[in-house]
Amino acid sequence: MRVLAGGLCALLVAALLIDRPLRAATSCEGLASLTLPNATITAAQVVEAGAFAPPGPGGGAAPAGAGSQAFRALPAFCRVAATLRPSSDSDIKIEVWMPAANWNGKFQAVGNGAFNGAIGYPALATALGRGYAAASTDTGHVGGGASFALGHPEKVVDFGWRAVHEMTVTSKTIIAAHYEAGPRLSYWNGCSAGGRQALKEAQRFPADFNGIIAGAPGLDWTGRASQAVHVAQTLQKNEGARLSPANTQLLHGAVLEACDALDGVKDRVVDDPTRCRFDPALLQCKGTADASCLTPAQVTTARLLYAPQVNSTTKREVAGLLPGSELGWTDLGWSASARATGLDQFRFLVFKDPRWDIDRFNVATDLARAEEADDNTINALDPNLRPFIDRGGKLIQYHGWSDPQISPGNSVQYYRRVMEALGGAGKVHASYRLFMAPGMGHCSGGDGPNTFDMVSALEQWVESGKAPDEIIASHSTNRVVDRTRPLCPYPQMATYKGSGSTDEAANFVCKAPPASPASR
Ligand SMILES: [Ca+2]
Repeated sequence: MRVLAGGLCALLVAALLIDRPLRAATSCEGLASLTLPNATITAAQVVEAGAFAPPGPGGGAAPAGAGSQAFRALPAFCRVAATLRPSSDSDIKIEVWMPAANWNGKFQAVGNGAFNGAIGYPALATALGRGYAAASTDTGHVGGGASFALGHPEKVVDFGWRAVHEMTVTSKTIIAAHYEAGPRLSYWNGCSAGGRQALKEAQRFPADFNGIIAGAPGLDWTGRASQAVHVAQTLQKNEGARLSPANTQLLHGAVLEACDALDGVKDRVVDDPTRCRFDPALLQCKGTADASCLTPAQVTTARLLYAPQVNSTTKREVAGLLPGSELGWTDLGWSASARATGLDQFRFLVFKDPRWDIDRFNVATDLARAEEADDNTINALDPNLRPFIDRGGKLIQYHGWSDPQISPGNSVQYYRRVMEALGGAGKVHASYRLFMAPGMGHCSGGDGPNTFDMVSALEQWVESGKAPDEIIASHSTNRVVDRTRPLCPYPQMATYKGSGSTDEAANFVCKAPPASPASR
């Protein structure tokens, strides 16, 4: 009897081990009746090639034009929509798109922006176009603000990290049901809030992804909210201290004058703004104020925008914006999106008072208070990437040095904290690299080379073991490439070899910079 039981056990184990290849593929429509834990499939249908139209704000089809070219180029795919309820208050929408033919056997999850609240259709289309099965989530609420958080702590958890993790787990199950096996490799690709989601996954769910791209991560979500609100508060009550577009152009010109050539190439791009010692007081009017100078109040404003703040409790520095970012400043300081996200953070998540307004902000106490209230739910500050690295995970982080929305200082500080936590670059470089993009804005744009293919770089790293020693970036004007340049693993910098065009990447080499002065 015991022998028989043992034999049955062995059979059972064998059956479990070979479960995947034996699983029959479920047709796209058949996925509608798939039973999942805490999840309901709400739609499953084949979309014919070029037939996808994203839903508009009212639920009907979106007006033609919005990314329609990319959608028209899509191959046929199986479109699955599901609602996930990991808590009784959860209402997380996800979509999983699976190519009808030529699936590359891999999964790519795509990230969101700001407070999210919408499926990222263009990013889904890009991933599907590369042969991936792809997924996106609305992160558990509808719309771009944070009013959803009032009285809904579980929805805050969904937004902070749970929606993305649950989406990932459920998507893999759906993919495995549709094809004959689950994805052989899984990737994350996101920028801005999507970069924050990327790091959160690496920190909290090291088994979810083999490779992760974290672009311009809003990892210090509460610190950035504090900075944007602090500057807006100052400028809201003092119109004379605001900077016009002419003022920011003046500042940007002066920054280039002072620092463009420090990197050896005068190209209207400051390659390492942390080495740029620029004091806006240089521009202060000597006599009568006119367009060629700044008033003392405006000088103070510029200094405030560059200035880091320190969290009074943790003593951790919260980055200001860096020299080079001036053209992205607004009359109330940081970008409108940074300001709106910051206001919502304090209104709905810190003070839980819809009437709270920017004039009530107190930088001395509220910066620390915001971080404490978040309790590492949205913030992605944990430097312990050890479990992700130990599983063989690869992480590419990138950030534009001229980002006016999420300071590039966030990325540099996080990179340094990871090095300190894990024992230096030697322990980390085989798994985690940071690429700073000179002159690039928030996730794209700017005077520096700002177009590059991080997905290919990460695929090569994960699938062929070829670590990215440089990633070629290009800059275009009117859709014509006018400059290429390597992006280098931080702290290396693209260094001119001394001959040939400075607009050609081949004439640059990634090299450690000379000893740095004290960092900003
Ligand atoms: Ca330069």
